[in-house]
Amino acid sequence: FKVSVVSTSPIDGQKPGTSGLRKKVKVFKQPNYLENFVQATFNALTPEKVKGATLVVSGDGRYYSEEAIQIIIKLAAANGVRRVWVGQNGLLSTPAVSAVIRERVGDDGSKATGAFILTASHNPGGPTEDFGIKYNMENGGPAPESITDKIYENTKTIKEYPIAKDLPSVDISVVGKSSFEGPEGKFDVEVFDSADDYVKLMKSIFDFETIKKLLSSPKFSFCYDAMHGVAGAYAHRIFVKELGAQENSLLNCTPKEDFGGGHPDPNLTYAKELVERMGLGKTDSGGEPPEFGAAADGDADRNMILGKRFFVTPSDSVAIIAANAVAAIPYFSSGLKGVARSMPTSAALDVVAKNLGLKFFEVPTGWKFFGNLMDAGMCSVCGEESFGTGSDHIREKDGIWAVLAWLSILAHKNKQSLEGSANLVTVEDIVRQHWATYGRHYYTRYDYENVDAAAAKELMGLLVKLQSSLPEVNKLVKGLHPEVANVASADEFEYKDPVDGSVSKHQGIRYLFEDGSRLVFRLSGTGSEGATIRLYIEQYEKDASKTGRESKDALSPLVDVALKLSKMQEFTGRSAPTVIT
Ligand code: VG1
Ligand code: CO
Repeated sequence: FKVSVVSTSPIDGQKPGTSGLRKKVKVFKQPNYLENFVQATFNALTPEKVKGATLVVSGDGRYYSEEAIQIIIKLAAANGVRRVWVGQNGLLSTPAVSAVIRERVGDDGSKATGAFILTASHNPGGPTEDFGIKYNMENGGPAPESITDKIYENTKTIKEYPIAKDLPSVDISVVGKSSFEGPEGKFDVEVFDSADDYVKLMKSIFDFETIKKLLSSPKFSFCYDAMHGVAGAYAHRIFVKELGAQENSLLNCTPKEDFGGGHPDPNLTYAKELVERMGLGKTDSGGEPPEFGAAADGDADRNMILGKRFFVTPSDSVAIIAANAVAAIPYFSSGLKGVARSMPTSAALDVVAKNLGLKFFEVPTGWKFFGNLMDAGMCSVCGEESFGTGSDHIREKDGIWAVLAWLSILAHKNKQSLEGSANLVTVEDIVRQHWATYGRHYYTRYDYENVDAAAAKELMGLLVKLQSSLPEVNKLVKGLHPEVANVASADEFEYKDPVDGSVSKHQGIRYLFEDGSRLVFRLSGTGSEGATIRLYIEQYEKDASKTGRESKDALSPLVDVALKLSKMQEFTGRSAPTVIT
């Protein structure tokens, strides 16, 4: 193939957000849009990560992926990349990409040094919906801010990019290698099975035999909803083929480029089908719900864990996994190096860390902040309130890993009951037992999606301003709900990375109450339209006799305080959030 150099000019708005660049498909389809971003990324990397390097390119299979992969292959070839690895049909979950970077070795001993992941995660897909791209580094984790800042700077000055226009399109539906000859020598595109490397890694972490016994027990029943995302490609292999689950326990497990028209976000609002099946829907479907249910988002890095008629909050989930990991999961049998959570995630994990004497870290929102801790051997298990849970087996959150972790805990707690006549220890039992031991963090998140960006900014401005007049704030609080504690302090969260010393400012506005309750406000960095305000509400209850309340009732005074304090309705014109999780 030949290389030609195309003139281009900067395009506005290519700043990567919390997890890459996400825009409407029609934005991505503009001439040079994808090319500029990919070239800006190549230019932000050290030369050896490009010239002669091995690059992974794949994603959640959403609309426009196939075209984007062909474009990136042509850019990679022209930039002197030695080989591109593509999951069959362009499919690799975000955690699988991370695993492939870290674990996969080519025939000739080659290893990947980075990846373009094509996904907009939990955002809908299709011609009128979102597409996205992000770059992951050699450790398998998302590019840190130092790199994403450089990428953005490059998008503002880009003038040209080289491209191998005459390189034929590669058939990515067939496993195998295509070799080409360019001005700088050989260039290969290798299509490989999307699941092999990931399945192998999961089998090295968990005891599949024990989980298999649980799944085959007549006392247990299981259900998994991939929400038409890429998780389906792994669910068949792992849950059905390896672990013996019934084919009909899988819902929406055929990946679709538009996720069946839905919102592939595993929460109580969007995972409707699963929620109904688990007995948590508005209508009672009649039959007895399964004992365990879980769902994934589009790129399979998120998870929602449900028991029969029971919802496990993601903040509780990571705390419970941390508390049981050593006993239930072989990978952790020699102990945890430490645990970490994102700032808005509830302090349930903090209590576990304290009780077990574990190192603990609180980082800003977004998985990229956990990577340094893990690389430095300071953290084994981490999580976010946004249905993200994971460990240092890779450098992304991992939806299927979280399900396997829960199944391992269930198998461990039921060692006796699976043999004899005792009742099954259920998901709900495990959570209630955890609350009784550690106390409960009542928790909820309100999302106001696609609100006017200027109004959102004003609301945040007001909340920052109020931080310097806490007596006034407390007067308002007490006037509304005398039973709510006083605000003890308020600030904007700032993080200094303990490994490289880098500082991230303005990571969310916090109001911290005397009894440990918290209100957190931040603007989303993953949306593609307008602004999304996230409001996180948390209240700690230590008294074991009071941990069984409905979360909604327990939190209602604090919610009211949050809405009045922020003048939410005034600024946004919304009387209710778009989504409550
Ligand atoms: C959201 C979540 C955050 C998560 C991020 C990426 O970010 O709040 O916890 O890491 O999505 O998840 P934001 O900036 O919109 O609040 V995913 O599954 O999109 O890779
Ligand atoms: Co995701």
